[in-house]
Amino acid sequence: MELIKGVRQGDRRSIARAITLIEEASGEAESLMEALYPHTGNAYIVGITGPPGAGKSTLLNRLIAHLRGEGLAVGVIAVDPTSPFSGGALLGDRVRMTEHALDEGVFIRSMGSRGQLGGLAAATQDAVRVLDAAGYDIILVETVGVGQTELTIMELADTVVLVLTPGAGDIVQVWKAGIMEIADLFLVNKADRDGARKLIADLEEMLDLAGKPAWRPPVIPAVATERRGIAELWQELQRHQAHLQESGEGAARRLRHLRRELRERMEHRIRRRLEGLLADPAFQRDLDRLHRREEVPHRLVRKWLASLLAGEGGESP
Ligand SMILES: Nc1nc2c(ncn2[C@@H]2O[C@H](COP(=O)(O)OP(=O)(O)O)[C@@H](O)[C@H]2O)c(=O)[nH]1
Ligand SMILES: [Mg+2]
Repeated sequence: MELIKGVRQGDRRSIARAITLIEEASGEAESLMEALYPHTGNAYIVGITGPPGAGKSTLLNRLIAHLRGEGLAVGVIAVDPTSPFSGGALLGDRVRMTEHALDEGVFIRSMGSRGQLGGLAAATQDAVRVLDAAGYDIILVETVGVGQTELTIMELADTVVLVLTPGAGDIVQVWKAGIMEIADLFLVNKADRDGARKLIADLEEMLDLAGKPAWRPPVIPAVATERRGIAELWQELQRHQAHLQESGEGAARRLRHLRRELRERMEHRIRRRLEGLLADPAFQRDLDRLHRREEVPHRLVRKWLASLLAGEGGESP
């Protein structure tokens, strides 16, 4: 396929087209991913999450500039599960990101919730793989918010950065959302504001309670608008990358993620089949027979389960 060649050569139009196919969950996307998968696994994938307005996009923009200075090719996927739009970023983000628009070493794409039959997390995963296969050294995945969807999406990252700001509610809320546990780095942005010192102290205190883990997440103060803390962020990211490598946690984590991905993709397909089955007239007839006591529940379960699984393994959807 011409498209595969284009992606592998880093052709931007091919990359954009590939991601659109993924978003449309077209049959073409599946064969595309089959061809690309063997060429993935080389990029360092960093997830960046945090509440809206924390400064993630500003930070991302600065980080991109910093990484370009290091000679790295950077891919960015900005995911907003609450937005139906994709392709172009939300206006504010787009304006901020335009300074990189002409740079061949940067590819930025945003994804919304629309049309992802296989789920947004799966689509994001595939989009990241496209960038990986295209040769980007580092792929940054930004998600808005700290809900369950964001959490799931973050599970594709080697390293997760949680961006917090003073005055955005206390950390207990974020703790409750379950995102604290998956954060490898805490970035306290807007450190130019009151309360930054307190937030950092709160975070350190919370980390003290965790005892002596193999990796203690660093807490990095930053002022993204003034480029402060960006070099430190990259330094800590590299340190975490080295830790993942040396401890074996990197490989273990990727394996865990693949396991979860397969489980989710399978669950998704089975659920879809099941819904189709429930609408099947033959199933309705069986239901009537069951109602008339001409059938028994567990025999029907066996029968339809067999039919459900026999129909799997074929083409999707
Ligand atoms: N005072 C201050 N404002 C910032 C800082 N970083 C970002 N902002 C501002 O915070 C607002 C939200 O930033 P944005 O990057 O869009 O946040 P996102 O929703 O997390 O992507 C913008 O008006 C930024 O200019 C910072 O370090 N200090
Ligand atoms: Mg943003």
